[in-house]
Amino acid sequence: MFEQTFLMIKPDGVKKKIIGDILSRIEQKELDIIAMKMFQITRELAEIHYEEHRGKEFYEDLIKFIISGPVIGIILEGEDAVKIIRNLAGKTNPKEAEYGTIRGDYAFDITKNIVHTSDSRISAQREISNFFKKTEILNNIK
Ligand code: FUP
Repeated sequence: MFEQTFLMIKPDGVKKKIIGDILSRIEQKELDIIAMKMFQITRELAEIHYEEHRGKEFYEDLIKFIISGPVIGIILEGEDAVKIIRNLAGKTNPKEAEYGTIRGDYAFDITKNIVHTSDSRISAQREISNFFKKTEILNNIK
């Protein structure tokens, strides 16, 4: 299914200087980057993004981490984009993430796990509108 998804390089991915490697892994897939920007997430936006985890024991650490430095937000478009990008990221827990996935290769900590990726088309649309304005998204690039 032709769709959009959202990938975010979290503060640890930016600090480790692996933005280039992550982008090149993305570019090896048949997906188009239709928007990309670096920004600092506010506490308010972090709480909106992680609303489903509010109240969990890791919530506060997760919020503090995601606002601890700049992130890169990327919108991708193509056939089965959500699944392809989830597979590229690997399992949430880096101990379970396979080698060859971004988390499997770079992450050691379940909270600081390098990237966020949308888990469905619906989440992708919600996250894209949380993080991007319509004017920032390129349309009809084909
Ligand atoms: P994912 O979709 O793979 O990012 O995973 P989740 O939506 O389940 O989790 C969102 C974020 O919460 C993860 F990136 C890391 C954090 N988390 C923890 O810190 N501890 C946990 O036990 C589970 C998730």
